[in-house]
Amino acid sequence: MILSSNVITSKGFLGFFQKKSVEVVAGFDEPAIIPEPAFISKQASLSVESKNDEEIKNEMNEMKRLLQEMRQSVSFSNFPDELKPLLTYLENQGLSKELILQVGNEIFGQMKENKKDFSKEEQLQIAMTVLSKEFSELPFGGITFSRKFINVLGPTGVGKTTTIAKIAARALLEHKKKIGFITTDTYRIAAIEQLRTYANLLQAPVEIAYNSNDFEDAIMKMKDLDLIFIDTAGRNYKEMKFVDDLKRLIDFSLDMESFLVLSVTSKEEDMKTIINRFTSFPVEKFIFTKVDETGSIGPMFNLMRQYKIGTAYYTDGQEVPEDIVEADVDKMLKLLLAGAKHA
Ligand SMILES: Nc1nc2c(ncn2[C@@H]2O[C@H](COP(=O)(O)OP(=O)(O)O)[C@@H](O)[C@H]2O)c(=O)[nH]1
Ligand SMILES: [Mg+2]
Repeated sequence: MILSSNVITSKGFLGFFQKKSVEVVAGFDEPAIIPEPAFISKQASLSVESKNDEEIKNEMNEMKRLLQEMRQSVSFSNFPDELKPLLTYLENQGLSKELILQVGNEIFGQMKENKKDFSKEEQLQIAMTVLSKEFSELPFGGITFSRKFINVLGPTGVGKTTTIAKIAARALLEHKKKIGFITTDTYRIAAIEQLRTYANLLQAPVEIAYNSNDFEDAIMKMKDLDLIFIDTAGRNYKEMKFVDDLKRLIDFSLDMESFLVLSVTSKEEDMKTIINRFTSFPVEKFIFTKVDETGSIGPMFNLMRQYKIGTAYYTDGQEVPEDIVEADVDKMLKLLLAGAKHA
């Protein structure tokens, strides 16, 4: 809410170069469930001279950003002490403030309702319930075996080829499917060799597609197989050009499931940039890799929530085919909360 606004004239040299600004003081009030709301206020200056639409838009954005920052700087000081270890743990996991507050408010609300404190176990139980409800609408789980083509997309080095080998190996060994591979990653010889090595181990055919004609040919050659795994190039998908190249090469109208592979070791902001680049692709679910390499897996949940995309698998090591887990909400939340008991 706006608390006050004021026109301020800054001192100029001998009255010249004076600048008029409007000072707006705004505050952010906590939701009602938190007692004695933390009251935070910050100041923002809006310049009133020479405004065009662009400038006004920028200033509005700046205001929005400031308000968001105020919201972000809400500390846990309003929650009782016995709740703080869990909330701090979730913060260290990189879970978004919004989700943490949801958990905190629910536990605190129930504490007040029952007029008693909750043990760590009880808190975790409530956290689990709150969070699983949050993700209950999203799809989880691995390939459905109902579509012929399985396609992995994503940036360089996240583990696309390794992951596709893990999924393919399981389809062959556990589900006895006839499998094959097509790679469109022709930029590095090592990338082709890597896929070939896995394919040879699984005694499965590999086709290499340098262009869309090769891709069509490969599909024809493999028409009798049950499942065809398509490996794509790791490119710098922050550049739109590479995204467009991919669309030209692969026929996304095929009977296909596409997964966007992201490494949990990446910065959340960078993952968002990638996801935004792939919004025009039919991404079914995420695959999160390198869960074993990080102590903070909160971003997986933030991204699922923000983009309303579920998770097919997460991977937790370099071993093929062992280190992959078919995702469901319960497993993922247990992974998130695993260290909280000792927090
Ligand atoms: N620690 C760890 N390393 C992984 C995981 N998945 C893949 N890697 C490694 O990440 C590196 C790049 O993998 P690769 O499949 O070639 O990535 P691509 O460029 O996306 O195809 C390799 O060294 C993999 O062994 C994982 O779940 N955990
Ligand atoms: Mg690769």
